[in-house]
Amino acid sequence: MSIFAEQVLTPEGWAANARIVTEAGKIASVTADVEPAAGDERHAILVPGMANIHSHAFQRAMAGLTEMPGPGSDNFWSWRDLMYRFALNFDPDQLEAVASQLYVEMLEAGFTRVGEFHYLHHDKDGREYADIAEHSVRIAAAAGATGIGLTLLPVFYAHSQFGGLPPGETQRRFINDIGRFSRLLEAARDAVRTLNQARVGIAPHSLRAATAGEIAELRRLDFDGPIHIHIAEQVKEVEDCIAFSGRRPVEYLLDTTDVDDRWCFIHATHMTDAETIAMARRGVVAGLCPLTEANLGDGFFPAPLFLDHGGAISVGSDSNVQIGVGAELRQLEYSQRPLHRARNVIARDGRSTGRTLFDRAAAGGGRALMHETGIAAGMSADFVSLRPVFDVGYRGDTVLDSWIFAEGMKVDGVWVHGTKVVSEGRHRDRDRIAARFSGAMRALLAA
Ligand code: NGQ
Ligand code: ZN
Repeated sequence: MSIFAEQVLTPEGWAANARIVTEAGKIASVTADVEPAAGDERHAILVPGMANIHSHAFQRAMAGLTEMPGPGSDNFWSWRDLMYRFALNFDPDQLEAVASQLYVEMLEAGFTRVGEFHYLHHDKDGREYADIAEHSVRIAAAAGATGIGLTLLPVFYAHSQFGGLPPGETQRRFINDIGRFSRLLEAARDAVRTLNQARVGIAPHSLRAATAGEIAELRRLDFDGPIHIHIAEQVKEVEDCIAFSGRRPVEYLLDTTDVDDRWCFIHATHMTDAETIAMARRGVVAGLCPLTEANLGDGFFPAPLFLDHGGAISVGSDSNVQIGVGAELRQLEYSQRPLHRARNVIARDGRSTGRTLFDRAAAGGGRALMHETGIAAGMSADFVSLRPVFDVGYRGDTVLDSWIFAEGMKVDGVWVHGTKVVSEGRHRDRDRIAARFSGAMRALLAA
């Protein structure tokens, strides 16, 4: 396949009038300053596919359903109670239907790979399914049907609180000990085997759900994928960690575990300067979920200090309350502006804010999911064409600024491993998947 685009964002910067030739899912060549050839598919703008590093697919089904104030105080923990109750309703078909719709929306937004932080493992009564990885199979099926790249992160979840306290009744679908988890992990690896370029990592859910001893045991399970963990999202979590260990969560994990650049810390919201610098120096990717963090009232990531120490950032849609590449990146910058009472807080290296956000999140996200993207020979053919809303001739970084801050660009085509799955903004199987989703939603809402 060959594509000609007037502007292409390559690792070396913007290339003009470039031809991209792909072969067997990879980019064979990128040649700039050429004429289009006969048979080239023509586009205005081509950028690399974005990684969505953190998703709980099932939570897409409750997007917009938790915005009604309850009788008590509404906060992260009361939202979590609602989410737990919702999680108890799903059957495997419904999970697959919701995940498929979600992945269509991600692709249509310009995300070409998802890190599915998957913890809804067991049947409604907490017993394992006949296939212990039934739900992983369903996630893999959703990825396969939609064509999104999958980094599956089976979650280890064993406790309700620091100190290895027993899990609560409403957490029963998530729970494994190390033995059962290692069987699940093996089966999850089988579940993705037929998918193109899938990866399997591992995810101790949080320092509440997994003890330092268990995290060490998980590291001994044979695997070479990424390691993701929720950390320091809420002030109460920091307080509970200090009460338990005398240390703050990021400090505690960096002290007790040999954390390296295979790790991605999800949220990492509440850190001291010393923790922020230590996390950056250890090469840990920050897995930021800006829209969800705003929706849940988490707090503000210390972005300037982290970036100034060479920290790598990435974005994820987490609770999946809204799906958007531009929307996540914009919210990341907007979380910083009121905090620092400044503009263009994240911009670095003399580049625009949009360019900095996009480049850093694509690179950090690629690392966090162990699948790098970039429009260059040898890379997986994962890219997105953008269509300007108005024909005013925006060039270079203004394209990204316009997309992210002004919705001046629409996602037009999306290719994953060389297959075009979105054309003119529509996923190739949108209607069928949407119909199945609607049916599953009606059943879930009636439950
Ligand atoms: C989750 N979500 O696993 O879905 C969590 C809530 C928890 C976020 N942290 C559960 N945003 O952290 O205990
Ligand atoms: Zn999460």
